[in-house]
Amino acid sequence: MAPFLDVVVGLGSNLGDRRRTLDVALEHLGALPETRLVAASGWGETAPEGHVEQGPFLNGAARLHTRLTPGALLEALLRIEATMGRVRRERWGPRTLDLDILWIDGVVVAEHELTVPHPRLRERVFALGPLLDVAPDARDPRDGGRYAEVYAALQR
Ligand code: A4P
Ligand code: MG
Repeated sequence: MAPFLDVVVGLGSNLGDRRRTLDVALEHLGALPETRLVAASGWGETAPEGHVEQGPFLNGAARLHTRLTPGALLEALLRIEATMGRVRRERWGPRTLDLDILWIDGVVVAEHELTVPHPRLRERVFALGPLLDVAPDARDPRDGGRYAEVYAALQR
């Protein structure tokens, strides 16, 4: 059997019934083939980051053990986003649901359609906080640095 990947997916929503959207998205994640949901953070309200004027987000994270490949997992996340009515308009703009692969234990992906760890993870409190809730010992696969330290440095 293929080895499983230990993955953290970031969830975000700032349009519509955000709490319900994230609850249903979490159910979809738990129902993916060859996948087990092993932990979920709570949902927390965060101020929007980026250049676009938009409403506050609800953000969280889910930890999955999966035998899907990173590419197959990304496709599955995009399908869940589509199912839940995400309208893609403007980069960084408001969205019903955004699902990002934040981190995979010991894995680096640098492809056109997928970058892991997520390229902006180290700068974002709204992503690092939930990641650490579900994977407190997570390390950057490139240099072994602990995300808990990156997070503490951002808080200073
Ligand atoms: N893609 C590449 N790497 C990944 C990855 N690790 N996980 C590609 C997921 N997707 C990845 O994504 C565009 C393409 O990125 C995907 O098709 C996939 O092939 P998208 O979700 O359509 O685009 P986007 O989300 O509009 O842009 P981007 O760059 O992903 O935006 P971010 O960085 O996700 O930022 N403020 C708060 N408080 N909370 C938020 O959640 N989110 C954003 C979006 C901005 N500000 C925010 C929040
Ligand atoms: Mg995204």
